[in-house]
Amino acid sequence: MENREVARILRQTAELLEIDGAQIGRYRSYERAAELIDALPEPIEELAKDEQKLLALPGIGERMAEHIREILRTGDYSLRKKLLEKYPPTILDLLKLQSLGPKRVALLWKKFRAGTVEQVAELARAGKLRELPGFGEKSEQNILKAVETFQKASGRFHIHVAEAAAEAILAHIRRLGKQIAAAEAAGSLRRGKETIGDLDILVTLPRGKDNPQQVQAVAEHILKFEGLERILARGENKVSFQLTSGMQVDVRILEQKSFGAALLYFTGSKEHNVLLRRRANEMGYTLSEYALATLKGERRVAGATEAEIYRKLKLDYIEPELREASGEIEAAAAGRLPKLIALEDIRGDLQMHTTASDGKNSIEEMAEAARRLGYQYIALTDHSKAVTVANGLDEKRVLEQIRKIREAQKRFDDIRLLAGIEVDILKDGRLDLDSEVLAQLDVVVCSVHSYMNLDRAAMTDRLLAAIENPYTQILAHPTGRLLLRRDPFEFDMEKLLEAARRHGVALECNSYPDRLDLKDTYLRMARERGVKIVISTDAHTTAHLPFMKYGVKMARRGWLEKKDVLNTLPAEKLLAALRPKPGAVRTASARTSTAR
Ligand code: DGT
Ligand code: CA
Ligand code: CA
Ligand code: ZN
Repeated sequence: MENREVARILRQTAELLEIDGAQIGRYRSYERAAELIDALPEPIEELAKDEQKLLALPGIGERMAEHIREILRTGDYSLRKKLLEKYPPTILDLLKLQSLGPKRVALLWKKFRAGTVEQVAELARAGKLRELPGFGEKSEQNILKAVETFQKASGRFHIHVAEAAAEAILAHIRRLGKQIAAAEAAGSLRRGKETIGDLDILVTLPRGKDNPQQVQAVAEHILKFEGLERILARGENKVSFQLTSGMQVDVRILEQKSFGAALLYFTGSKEHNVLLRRRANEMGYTLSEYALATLKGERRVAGATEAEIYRKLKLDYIEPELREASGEIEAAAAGRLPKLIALEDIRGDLQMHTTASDGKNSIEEMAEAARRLGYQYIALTDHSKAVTVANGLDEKRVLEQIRKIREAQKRFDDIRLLAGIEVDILKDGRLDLDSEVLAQLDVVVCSVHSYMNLDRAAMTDRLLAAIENPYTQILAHPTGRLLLRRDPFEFDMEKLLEAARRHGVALECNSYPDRLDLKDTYLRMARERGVKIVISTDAHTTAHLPFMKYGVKMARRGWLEKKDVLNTLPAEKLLAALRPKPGAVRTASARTSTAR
């Protein structure tokens, strides 16, 4: 068990005891033990094996030592559990509200049985809190402000927002130059998860400079970051703070020789770490954020790089995106990890919008931006008429748009412009445009933008009908989710995958940070069932074209290789790999387009 986890349990016990009205000496002893363990340089688990060493820690007496051993033994603490039966666990959230200490939380519980942030906010809004001793109108306002901050901070963030924040912080830290050895983002951001809870940043100090004064000096500099709102915690080798956006940041400052072990630890996932540590133990090692060491004698065997730690554990290197405890360790042990797709493998982008519908840039501007990214082709896929809010194209305007794309092509000789459409799937599964018009397009992308809350059976039928339409080549953002805003539609994914495979319809991995749809686990299912994938951006301006990297991350999390993704192919091969148009011979469909 990790030090921080033991400390967390002790700290919560202290908080609950204080709410419960325990003597100050009693809860303080838990608080102090938590602080001590949090700042401990060695694993408490190791230390606790020796009774004398545990008792030698300042402020740890017989009884606290017994509590700590109980936590290590059982993974929880009986007193904490007992207190959490008496109070709802959400009462701990109340303590995170600034201006609300345990005494006041206890009072709120006693008077109003208020145990959630929402309940307290309601009482404050209703002006009920001012009747309590020590509360006034002013404190009601403060509480409401604190609730707002809490709700912001307890939220998660889209990946591009988190990435931008991390880059700004890293740039600030790297201004320390040679005072540090490295600064890297770890945590869920490094694993490429679709939303990010908080940022985890690892800083290492060069050999010879890894003393406590230097750690403090580096921490001082970090805390001068301009986006910082307030400091949340400060320990011996860590600082946590909140940004003005509400995002929380955890920074660890460690020795260079621990870089690999620490990066591995703070990248997670937690579940991956648990499996790795178990494997280490079985091989006679112990793995911590400081090093991989022998169980007996605690001799370091690795720690400076992740690669050497995996090597010592007889595993192939596992990319961060795969570290989710979903079979990657077994695959690494057997030498069967996929060779993951990389951003450089992508040769074109198959969904984007122009000023013809709701995009912000012209065909030419999109083409120019795409060729600067090194793409060999793009498909221009404006909306169809059903999406009136997006000024979708009817049949006549589609034909006009095709002409414009062919015209624009004449001005570009190093990028192929494919005439495409994002045609709407109507409520009954029919497509929003006549077949004769669909037949003239190079790429037909289909998607749902309306009636999103059909029941599961109806939505499944609707999507299957769209896939069965012979003109459908790509199903875009198949589940319709909007991250942090809208849940995916309900439908039978197994049936959809089976139909897509049978009809040769590719599923899209939409790179737009609000969507990232399909998600990782569905991408992996698709791959296993032989369904082809395309990764597209759904760009509505040239500035969105670089979102491709997020879609690629999602694909990597879905274990996809280059060969699983159609837009890694050169243009001719891509067109030949898409579902052939009705009546067209396969090779002919590859030649339908003009240009070169
Ligand atoms: P997030 O922030 O919710 O998007 O997800 P993560 O994965 O970044 O989680 P976070 O920030 O709580 O922790 C960062 C990494 O630190 C996590 O991926 C693994 C490691 N870690 C955190 N807490 C624990 C723990 O209690 N035990 C172990 N073994 N590792 C932990
Ligand atoms: Ca995190
Ligand atoms: Ca964290
Ligand atoms: Zn659009």
